[in-house]
Amino acid sequence: MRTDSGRVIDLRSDTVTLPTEEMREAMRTAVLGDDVFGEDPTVNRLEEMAAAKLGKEAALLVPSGTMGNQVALLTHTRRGDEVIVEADAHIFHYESGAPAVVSGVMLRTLPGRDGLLTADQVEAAVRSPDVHTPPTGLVCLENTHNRGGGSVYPLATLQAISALALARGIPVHLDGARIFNAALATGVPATAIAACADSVMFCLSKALSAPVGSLLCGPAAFIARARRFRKMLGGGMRQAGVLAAPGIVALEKMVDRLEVDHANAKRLAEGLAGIPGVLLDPARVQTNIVIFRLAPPRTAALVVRALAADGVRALAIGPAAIRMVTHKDVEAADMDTAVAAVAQHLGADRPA
Ligand code: TLP
Repeated sequence: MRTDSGRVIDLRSDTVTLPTEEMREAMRTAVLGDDVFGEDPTVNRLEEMAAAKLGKEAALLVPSGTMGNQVALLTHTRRGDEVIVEADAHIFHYESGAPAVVSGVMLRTLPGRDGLLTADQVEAAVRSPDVHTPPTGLVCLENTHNRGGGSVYPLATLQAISALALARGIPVHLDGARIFNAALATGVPATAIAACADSVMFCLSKALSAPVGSLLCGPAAFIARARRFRKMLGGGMRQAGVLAAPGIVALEKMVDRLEVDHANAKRLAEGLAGIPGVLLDPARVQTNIVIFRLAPPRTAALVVRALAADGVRALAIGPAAIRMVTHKDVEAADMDTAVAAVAQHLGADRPA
């Protein structure tokens, strides 16, 4: 069986989104210069727009969210520092061990609820000065939280963590790859979320549908230092305006439509939750990420393979956990197709 239209419904990630025609046209006509000399007007405009969107002094275009996070770690910390991070955070889980290699820091992982930490947890993990222990150099938060199922921090929690970190003289970095999804879900402006962190990374290449690129935002002096580290890591690009141009379209045109993705994720989650053998509370789906578990003895890898043969692509993110992400290139009817495919294959996957 294939989807009726024969079309592949790709729910593996919002990173699979293709640029819009307007983005392609913007790439073609972008005014360019050498960005390592600071002379690409399109990059400069995107960086100014990004900083303004988050209420920060400055911003830096980087090729990926991973580089944005790692440049932030490198800029904030010193070798041997300890960085507080949630145990399922992207920085810990999906960045190839970069904090150890690039910054020479240790990660202190704390288990969150749906990926979210509390101020008490962070407070208890901050080290007191002692010759035996690594100094706490940074707190990293993730909002929305990817492996937490697109969960969103309540603003009060962010403010409490920010206040205690400030009192201890510890900077906060926010992995805000999907910060605009967080803002939409809570009705809290992105600037208010960003105000709880010294630096924020967000991605253009996810639900905002630009082909490439992320922005690291923060104080001007921090970004100036980060610019040097970006160069050190090989992230200094030349006529990068061809990448910044679709990013500008993304910021101008793609933020407001994220509510469609959230509505589709709800529809998907409600459909999935009705399938026997699916463990999912749809009330906890807040943004565009749906993570569900399979009751034993079903395995995620088998179900994902069967779905792919059916034209529905998803990711196995654990032995019994499957992730589906909504985005611009899927629509409401696709959610029903995906639910029907899961229902069918859960039956087919049942061991004899
Ligand atoms: N996440 C990707 C994969 O790496 C898992 C995805 O498909 O969701 N922070 C967060 C919270 C992210 O979700 C991601 C990408 C990144 C950082 C890294 O961004 P890129 O892929 O641009 O390096």
